[in-house]
Amino acid sequence: MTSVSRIQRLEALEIIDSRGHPTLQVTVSLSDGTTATAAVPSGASTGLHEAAELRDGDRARYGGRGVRKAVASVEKDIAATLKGRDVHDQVGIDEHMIALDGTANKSRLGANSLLGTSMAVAQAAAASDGRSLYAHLGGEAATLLPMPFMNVLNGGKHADSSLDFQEFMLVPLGAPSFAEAMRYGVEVYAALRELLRARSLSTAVGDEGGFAPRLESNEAACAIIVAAIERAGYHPGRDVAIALDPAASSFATAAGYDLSRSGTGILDREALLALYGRWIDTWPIVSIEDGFAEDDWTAFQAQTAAHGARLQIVGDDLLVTNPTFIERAIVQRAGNAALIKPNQIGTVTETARSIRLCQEAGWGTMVSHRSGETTDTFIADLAVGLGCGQIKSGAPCRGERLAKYNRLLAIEAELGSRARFANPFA
Ligand code: 2PG
Ligand code: MG
Repeated sequence: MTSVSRIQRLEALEIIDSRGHPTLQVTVSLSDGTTATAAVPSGASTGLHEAAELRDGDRARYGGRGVRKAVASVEKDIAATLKGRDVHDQVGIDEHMIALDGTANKSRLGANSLLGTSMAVAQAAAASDGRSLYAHLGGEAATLLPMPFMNVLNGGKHADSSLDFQEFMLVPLGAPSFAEAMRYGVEVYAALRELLRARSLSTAVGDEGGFAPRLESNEAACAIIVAAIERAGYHPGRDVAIALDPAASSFATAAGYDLSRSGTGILDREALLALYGRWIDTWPIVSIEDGFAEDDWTAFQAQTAAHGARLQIVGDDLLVTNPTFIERAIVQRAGNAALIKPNQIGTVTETARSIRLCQEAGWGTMVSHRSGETTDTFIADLAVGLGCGQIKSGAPCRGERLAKYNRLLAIEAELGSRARFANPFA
């Protein structure tokens, strides 16, 4: 069914992301007339070991954030070597780009240039065969819709709220389908808005569409979410649970974990672990991502030993979707799940490798958006295509966040009776 379609042209464009920063869009044209486009997201709480975005550094344009150099990487360097290649050879194309870049972190051509091309190539191969992207990526087996993790309260680097922790997410784990999971989440989000209004707190939203109120403590965030779950008519823990992404690298200091924004003070590793322990005893929390800083492997190991049997412990900045770090974490028992962000590693092939590694080890995989996004929906198809089982794409608010969830609604409808949906914590 797959005929040879060759790459004829690569075009790149500097576009603007959801935070008003430039980012890269890549269009691939094939010899059979197919064209496909992909756009690259960008993080704020980026991990130290992520693949490097190429930005212009010219302060006269966009404060140095322009991506004209990345445009040139795609249209000159990458295009010159990919022209004439079979678009279905994703692995060969990605490995070729990695070799062409030649650096350990993709800093020469830019991870944004490589990823935009890699995603557009996958989209073009799918389109050329007249298939949906998820089916192209995963074939007949691609039928599992992911549990959505909806970030309804934003803190840390994503908002000016009083919260040290970056993300407080709803997990509608009692829902029977992806569509119902969205409905649960949307209804709780609406109830949360009402509760905030009733307490005269702000309902303005942060980078990922979650509210960004001035609550009196981090813990008050859990309390108001539980109240919202109940107000919407759901049972906390059974129908809808909570997941956290403290993004602890962003409040780690030489003196310890600095939770002064919320008034908690500075905690050492043991005290922070004890705090998480109290929280998971008190609140229906099923997953904590980056509870400790990206270089604090000891803390992730201690957390896994202490809470790993009843808590999903996700590495984001710790693992940066990098197979090398994921292998180390599996061996060292530092966590039991990985966040999967294609732009942390820079190609579709390496992203898939990271996912497979996790799956073989029995680890969870949560596909993730970035705080700076576009309406690109690649990650929705990726989650279904590779059977990841979990996705986070922000609150059910803001077009770039909903684009992914809406794509998943369409995939579920397209799969019809073949669609599967499951509570990853059952
Ligand atoms: C995270 C992400 C996405 P950013 O920390 O998980 O929510 O944030 O894209 O800013 O790194
Ligand atoms: Mg994170």
